[in-house]
Amino acid sequence: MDKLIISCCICGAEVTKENNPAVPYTVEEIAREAKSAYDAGAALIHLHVRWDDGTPTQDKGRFQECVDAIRKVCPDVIIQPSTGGAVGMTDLERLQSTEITPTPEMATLDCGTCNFGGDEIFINTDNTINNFGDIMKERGIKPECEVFDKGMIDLALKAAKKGHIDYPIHFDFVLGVQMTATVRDLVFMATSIPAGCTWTATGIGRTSWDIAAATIAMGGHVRVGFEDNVYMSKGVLAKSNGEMVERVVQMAKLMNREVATPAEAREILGLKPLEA
Ligand code: KMH
Ligand code: ZN
Repeated sequence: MDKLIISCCICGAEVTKENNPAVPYTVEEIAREAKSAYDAGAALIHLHVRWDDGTPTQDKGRFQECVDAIRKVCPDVIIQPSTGGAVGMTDLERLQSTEITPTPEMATLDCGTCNFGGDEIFINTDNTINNFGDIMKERGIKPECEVFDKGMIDLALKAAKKGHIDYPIHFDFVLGVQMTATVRDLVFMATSIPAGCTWTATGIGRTSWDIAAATIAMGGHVRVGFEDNVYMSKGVLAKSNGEMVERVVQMAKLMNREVATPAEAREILGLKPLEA
């Protein structure tokens, strides 16, 4: 079994300070939360950014500022900008996060359209998937294929068959948005991807911890963080993203699974080693 890559989604686009006052908005807060996750054992930061008032943005300049600030305090962490942004953003807006310098090693590639609660629909047509895949390929960015149900695995494989995404694919199973977040469904997802592909999983809300434990046992990689969950337990808010990562590190220790450093995570994901 590979060592465990812990990804931390420190900010998200939907969660607010009303949900948890520690949710970061400013550049300083984003760097603080990234550092707390990194210090606790996260090898990868999945990044959304906000304006100071909390409005989500894919603005290239804001991403650049945040990535530069994170890099100063987490010298070797893998920084994975979101290209999902927030519901309703255009494709061009969303892709700005891939235009920063240096070019990100990874970025998310959302592999289908899904219900996002209420009347919200997160739109990712076949053309969007293929176009995002082509642009990431051109720029040398490894996609993390975000899939919110089994059909999205199939859409990713369809895009790969047409040459828009390269093998081995790295998937992120986001459970609890559209499909239920159960161990049964996690097993179904993990056994539905081709051999040689890698996967991370996350559960939304309180399912975060069940999915983390099952994923550690199954040999997948774990994502936790404020984007997906702001509670340690019922009614108990997490003080930081680092506190959540620390719990995953403890779970892994109890289950005899070693945690990957950023360098080891790069090797597992087929990324180039960081230049000295
Ligand atoms: N905020 C969601 C609409 C991603 O980061 O690629 C999209 C999302 C997925 O979070
Ligand atoms: Zn995201």
